[in-house]
Amino acid sequence: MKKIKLTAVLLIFIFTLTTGCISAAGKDFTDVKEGAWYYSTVREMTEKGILSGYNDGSFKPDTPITSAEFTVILCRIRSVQPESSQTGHWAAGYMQSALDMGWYDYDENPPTGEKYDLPIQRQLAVKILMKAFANDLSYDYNTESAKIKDFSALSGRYYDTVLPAYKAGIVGGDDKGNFNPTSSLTRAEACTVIKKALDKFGVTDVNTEPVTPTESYETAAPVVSRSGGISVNGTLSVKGTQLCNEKGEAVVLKGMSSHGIQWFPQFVTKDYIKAVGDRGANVMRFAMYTEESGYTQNNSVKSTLTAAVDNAIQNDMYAIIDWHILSDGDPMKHIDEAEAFFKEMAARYKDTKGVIYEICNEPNGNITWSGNVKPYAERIIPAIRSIDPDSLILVGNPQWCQDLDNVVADRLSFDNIMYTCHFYAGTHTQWLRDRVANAVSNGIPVFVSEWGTSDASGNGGVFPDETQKWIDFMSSYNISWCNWSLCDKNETSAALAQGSNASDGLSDNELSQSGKIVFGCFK
Ligand code: IDC
Repeated sequence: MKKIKLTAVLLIFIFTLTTGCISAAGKDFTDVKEGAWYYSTVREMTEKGILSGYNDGSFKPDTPITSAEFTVILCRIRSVQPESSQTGHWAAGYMQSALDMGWYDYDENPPTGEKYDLPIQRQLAVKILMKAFANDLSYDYNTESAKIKDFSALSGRYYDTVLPAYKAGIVGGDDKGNFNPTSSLTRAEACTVIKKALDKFGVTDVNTEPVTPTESYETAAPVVSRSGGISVNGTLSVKGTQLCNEKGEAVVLKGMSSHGIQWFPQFVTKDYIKAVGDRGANVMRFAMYTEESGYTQNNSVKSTLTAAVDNAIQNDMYAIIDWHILSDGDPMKHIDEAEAFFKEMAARYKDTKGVIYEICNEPNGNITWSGNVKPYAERIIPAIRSIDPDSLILVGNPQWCQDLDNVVADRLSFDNIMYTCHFYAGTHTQWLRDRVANAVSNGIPVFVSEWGTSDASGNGGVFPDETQKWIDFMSSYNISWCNWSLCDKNETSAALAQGSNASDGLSDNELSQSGKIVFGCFK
């Protein structure tokens, strides 16, 4: 080990001598540019051998670091030996040691490993960091808690590590003073907090093997191939009003929307998504409610969402991440959470083909397109695009996505966006088709990201004749769509019959009356 190090140092020395190129001692990454706030820290941490970049020469500074990566880095810095009895996951031995030392509790990172490759939450990362480094965990509750604007979001079990970290100056907050305890930690941020801890606690002699990044979710790629799927159509873009595939050919997506994933996670499993794909669909939309026990009230629904998105991608189906505002009719109400959420999703999925961002389900209430929704979009779209530049983004509009006339009059100036129209066959009829036709003839690309065979309550009907008119209309305009919803709730818009089981596909008798109509239209 020592020998190898010495040889490496000698080689670098000789290289520096022969080329006169000082930067050979530091690591150059294709995506870590001078001027970036993390430039010198990332170089220092990688030079010290604490973590390394990707094989393609990138570092991916905005990608979340996983639980296993972060924990193993600290184990190695602290010369913690992996427990040899553990097998399976590459990090299992280290994770067991970290658990035994009390760096985290069983439920925070169960030894069964299901959380190892997920982005680590900031509050847990800081806990592990403090347990690994700090001897003195004293703090004054009032002084430190006052520094954290979103203190109420911090779980009480992290007070005794996060508050001392604030006291030590190891963590600050974002530009608004928020700690964002349950958000992920990017690789650049991980470098920064680790460097601060090393400096603060006077650790200079770091003798470690670098942690190589896991590619697990970044390479989330189709494992099956289906016609109309991601493997065939690739990255989508919008030409004129038409959705197109990577070759520039017109493409139409058809599939299902989930119901609220906080209530019906059992229908966004691999089996259900595969069964829908096997019936001819090529897209799934995942409705992550922001209220009604959804994301702003319970962040953990995010992991249901990312698991669902990964299931769709692996099934070669496009995945729509739907920020499902509904009872909160003004998208501005949760714009800060939306921005942080979409940045995290963009970082997670920027290298994955097939993820579509729907930034606000259905604006409604006493709001306007130009006064509320458009300014919201003008903040969220650039936030996503700064990380995932070629993404397709769907934008809602007032009156539950029927306000297309105002969109026509005052459109957004971004490429690769589509405007959503939502209809329920028992409520919205020819007048709304006329609006869509008018919008399209004015150059507005339309995506029907949600529609139902019922009335607008999700119940009543079904209305097969009016549904058929809409199906014909969308098909004549090449409009893509998702139907509400893939669940077995006792309401007519639900596509599944009670007692369905998707492990061997979905047969017609596992579908509701609505489901039979909709599944018959995928191909
Ligand atoms: C409905 C569900 C229903 C739920 C209700 C409130 O079908 O079970 O109780 O939301 O959460 C929409 C919304 C969509 C609605 C659907 C039917 O996007 O969330 O789902 N609908 O009312 N817009 C128009 C209709």
